[in-house]
Amino acid sequence: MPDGTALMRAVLVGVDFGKGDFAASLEELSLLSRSAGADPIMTITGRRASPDAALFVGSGKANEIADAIFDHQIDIVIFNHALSPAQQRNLERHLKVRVIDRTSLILDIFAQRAKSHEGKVQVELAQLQHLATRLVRGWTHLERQKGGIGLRGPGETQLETDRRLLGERVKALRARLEKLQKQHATQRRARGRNHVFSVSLVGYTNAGKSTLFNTLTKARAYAADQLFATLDTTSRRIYLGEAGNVVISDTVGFIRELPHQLVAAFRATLEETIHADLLLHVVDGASPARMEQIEQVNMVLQEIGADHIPQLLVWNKIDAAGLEPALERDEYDKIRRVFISAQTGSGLDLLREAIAERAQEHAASLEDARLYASDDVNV
Ligand SMILES: Nc1nc2c(ncn2[C@@H]2O[C@H](COP(=O)(O)OP(=O)(O)OP(=O)(O)O)[C@@H](O)[C@H]2O)c(=O)[nH]1
Ligand SMILES: [Mg+2]
Repeated sequence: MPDGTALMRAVLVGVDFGKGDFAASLEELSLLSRSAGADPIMTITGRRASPDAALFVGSGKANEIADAIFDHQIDIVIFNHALSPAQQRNLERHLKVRVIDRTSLILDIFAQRAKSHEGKVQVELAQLQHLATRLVRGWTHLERQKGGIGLRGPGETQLETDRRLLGERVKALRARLEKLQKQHATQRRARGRNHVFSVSLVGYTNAGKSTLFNTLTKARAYAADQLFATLDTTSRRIYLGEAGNVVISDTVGFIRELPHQLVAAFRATLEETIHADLLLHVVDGASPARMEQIEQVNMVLQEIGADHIPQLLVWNKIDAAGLEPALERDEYDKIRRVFISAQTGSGLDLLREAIAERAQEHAASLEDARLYASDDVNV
């Protein structure tokens, strides 16, 4: 939000290339811009076979955007796409207001939300990497305004530093993250020695992970109707009767077209996920886009190397979807999916049961592996 003043008035621009769910993706852009502190006044859409090299949209569409800016006192234009540095520069020259793309918008939300030292380091790294491609242009074509969307994080002084200094900063941030990663590894080894079953909550942003984390652990993680409410990983131990203790972690949510810099930068935060014994894949069962969201989450999991970890689908928000709590098994009697409401608490007993069963199966398989290994030695 620009220095506590009125919200920035934004126009959203989406071009339909005939791929994916165009309407859902635009709806999400609107939520993203609200989460970043902008007020999406209107949406301009178009249809093209491929982006225009200079302006991303055609010149007719660019003029339509210019008219809208004039008619509605627009402060910022937000594209639902990744713009090249040249396209962004040309658009800003043409439209005379700030133009940002989906990646910058997401980076901006992350910059606003980052609380922990580690989170801040990761966001700054991602921002610098994103900026590195844009540094050459200078910012003279637009009046410099402090704050506001797309301008947070690395301050103007950093913008003015040359690439060499930027490179050094990136190197220093990487080194700091590496150190943090080593600390995580040490903690995990300690836990590994005690054979604590570890469960990680994953899922699309706003699916209800933090709400579920809170009800399962009686913790108070920040849950809100915002995209990317959570950025840091929080872990708690819970006791599940015969299955003993398990450690459960809440972490950052995923989104379609999650900027690659962010995925890479958030590796340290996502370490818990990469090394979990079980992933609870939380799905917003009331969202019309749920199937696509599941797919997107699986794609990010693949990107971070966590696609081999067993998953349990947690079909959340059954209260809103008008469904009953249930536990679904596959043809091998393995639990596939649990229907719950993290908010009302219905189905949570089934979920605890499911986690306990998976933990016990895991313990049994470790025991088998151990026996098998010692057999080998005896032969
Ligand atoms: N109706 C309903 N709403 C829910 C349920 N669980 C969570 N919510 C709401 O969904 C919104 C998002 O919840 P969070 O727990 O913050 O979601 P998250 O997955 O942690 O989101 P990020 O941290 O942004 O990735 C909040 O407004 C919750 O109150 C549920 O079972 N039913
Ligand atoms: Mg959360």
